[in-house]
Amino acid sequence: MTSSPFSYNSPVVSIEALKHSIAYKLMFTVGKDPSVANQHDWLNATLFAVRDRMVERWLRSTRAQFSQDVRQVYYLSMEFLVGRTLSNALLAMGIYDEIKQALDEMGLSLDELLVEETDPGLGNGGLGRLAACFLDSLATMALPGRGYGIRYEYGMFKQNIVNGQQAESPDNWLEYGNAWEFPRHNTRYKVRFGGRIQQEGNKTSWLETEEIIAQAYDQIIPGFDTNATNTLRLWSARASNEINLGKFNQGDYFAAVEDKNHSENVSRVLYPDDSTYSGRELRLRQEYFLVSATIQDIFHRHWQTHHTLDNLADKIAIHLNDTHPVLSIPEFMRILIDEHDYAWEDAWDIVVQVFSYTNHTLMSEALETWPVDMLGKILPRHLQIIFQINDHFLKLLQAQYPGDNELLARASIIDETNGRRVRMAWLAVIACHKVNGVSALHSELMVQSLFADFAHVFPNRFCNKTNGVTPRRWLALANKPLSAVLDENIGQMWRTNLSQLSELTPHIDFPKFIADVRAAKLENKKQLALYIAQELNVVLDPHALFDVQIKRIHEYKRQLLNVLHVITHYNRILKNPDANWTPRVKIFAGKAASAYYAAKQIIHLINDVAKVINEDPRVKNKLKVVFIPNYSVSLAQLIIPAADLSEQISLAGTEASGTSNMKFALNGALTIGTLDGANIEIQEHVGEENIFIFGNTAEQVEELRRKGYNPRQYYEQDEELREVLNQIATGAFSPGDPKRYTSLFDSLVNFGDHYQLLADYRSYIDTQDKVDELYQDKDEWTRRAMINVANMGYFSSDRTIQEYADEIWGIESVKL
Ligand code: B1N
Repeated sequence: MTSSPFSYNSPVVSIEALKHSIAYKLMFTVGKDPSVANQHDWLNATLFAVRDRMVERWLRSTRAQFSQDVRQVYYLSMEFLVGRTLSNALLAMGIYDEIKQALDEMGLSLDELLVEETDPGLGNGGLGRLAACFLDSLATMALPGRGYGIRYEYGMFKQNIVNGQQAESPDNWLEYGNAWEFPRHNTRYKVRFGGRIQQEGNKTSWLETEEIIAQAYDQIIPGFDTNATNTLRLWSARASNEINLGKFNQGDYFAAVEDKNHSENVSRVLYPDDSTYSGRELRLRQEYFLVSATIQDIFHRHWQTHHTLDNLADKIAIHLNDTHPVLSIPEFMRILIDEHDYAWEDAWDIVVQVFSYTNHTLMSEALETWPVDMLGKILPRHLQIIFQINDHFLKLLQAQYPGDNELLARASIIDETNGRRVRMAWLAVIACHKVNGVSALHSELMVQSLFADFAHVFPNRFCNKTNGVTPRRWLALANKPLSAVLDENIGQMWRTNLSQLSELTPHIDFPKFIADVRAAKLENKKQLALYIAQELNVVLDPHALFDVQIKRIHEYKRQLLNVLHVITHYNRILKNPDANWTPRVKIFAGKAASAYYAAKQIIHLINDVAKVINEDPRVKNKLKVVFIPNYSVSLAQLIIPAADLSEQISLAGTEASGTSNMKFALNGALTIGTLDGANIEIQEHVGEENIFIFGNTAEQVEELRRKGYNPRQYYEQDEELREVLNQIATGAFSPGDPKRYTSLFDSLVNFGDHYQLLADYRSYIDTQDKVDELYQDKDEWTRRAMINVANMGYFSSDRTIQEYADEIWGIESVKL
């Protein structure tokens, strides 16, 4: 055992014992003979061997939480993007090198096994990945909390690029089993839909419902360098009657089995919509499925220890990850009132103390509003309760602002302006004691725009919790070369105390340090180049500037603005081929929602442009463009450490926070970005000389919109821009189909350019020129990149979670 203030204690494990348990698991759990086992079998054997060692800690932690009877937080989310688990578990337990050696001695390679693990895609993007970073921080800090979500049978679709276009196929991630989960056959709850309401005196009953079963699957969330662990509990739908006996006996076998399939549809597939809202009935059912099973489970656990619900507010906090699980509120009220005879006021008091809510977007297309009719058909009792909550609230409002009928209409949970719809965000704000945004700018805009009325009524309710990312996965695991350099210079403790990165500052002036960091970056770039060569057959020069934009494809994120720069740069190279160009590789990755035509057109254009440029013999290595298919957490872990430049170029005021911006800066990339989301705070921490900021501010964007934005004016006045747009419009990149992008051209030049690309174009291009210039001085570039790293401590999700724990949930670490 080592013990120093600069390193963690490693557990004592014998390599022989590890080898023995892996071989044992292969035979007795996987059921394979070593002579015929394939890589996947060995992976599973290793997973089981590692899992066993974690279970002990898990049981101990759960027991400690239980016996100390501390307040717990329950984090409800429709998405958890946890990523691959084996490598993270090895890191958390401090046995990474030991397992590597054990496998080595058995003639196996840990690196080869690790990439065999399926990456569960149970989320869309930032919101789902944030939930996973939060679970990691909760466990590492021994904070008592659990995640609750849905065990989708099919996660995010797989993306292939076929003839330059996105093609989707189902992600059957459970096909080869999931060694990491524990099915809980005895933890099952009935979830009810439909039916009717019966009123007898003041007793309300919900009758004649359709029922399905929610069954729990648990996954261990290990804390890093601690015995603390937490649980992620995911629900899977089962038909409540295996088959419908009535129909079966009538001889209608198919109808009988069909019913079963219908019920199980609830946990079949993740909705692939990020920052948009689809309004489909199945989605509403999914949301209630998560909510109903979870609230029953929470009440059940609480009842077991306390035999009363009166002290719920002392013992539990429930957090809503966006409005997706907001039906928890009427469900909680319903159980207290209908099943436990609570008075409305008493139940409401508990609700407000227990619940809190994070808003993740201000964009109207993402805000959930359910038609009153649909909600009433599927959840009639919940609709009643929502109306009642609204009545109480509107009375309060009337008393406070007598005669202001417009305010009443604006703040009512029921939107009467376009059909009758239930505004889920309003319900959340009215019922939660705290509502937070995810970056300083977003939280400020939240109270100025979307929730302005509520901010007057509930002045102490709104706050900011700037997002963060876990340094375990996003630095220690993803970037071993850089981690080694950090360890050598400042010790290992940054993994659990990221602000220690500031101790790098004095090292930044040493040439040896800069050289080591550069070597680490080069190694990461070679790894990525190897992957790209294998997958896409494109050969990259690892010394070129790797310029990366990876995230969901969305108009507001403005991948198209990046494409305008690509083409501008291409045109300039052709006009002046012998100039001293900084070699660049433009790397894109990301999925488009399957029904989002404009986003799919952007993917098509990127691939069309890539083809023309990569095949143009005049360009050679000066510029290459690649679109890496099927973006995922594990691909992010490969790509981010290899980036020199991080593109964070959303229209100011649209990206609530962003979290990849933090991961890139933490891994030593410089950012080119707008003053949007958390970019602003990154700039404040790293200093304005060490980040490339361009474009209009959120205020200027608003002002331009107010005054009447005219994109055509930019098109007419900027010759270089006009040339680029004309090329796109006339088929320079789609010669076989010259009209392919006319509608895209129109949306920019003639139909309003909603995300103001043309307004920011010139400033973006000029700033990219500065990027090229700085990259010529590699030492200075690396110096600035390392100033970024040294100042990223604030963006650890440990800091974020400590703020939630102290200021929203009121929870404290468990003693182990
Ligand atoms: O949440 C992330 C932020 O960093 C991003 O800026 C933000 O865009 C993202 C409906 C969403 N906002 N809204 C969603 C996801 C799925 C869905 O069905 C909306 N995702 C975000 C973490 O705070």
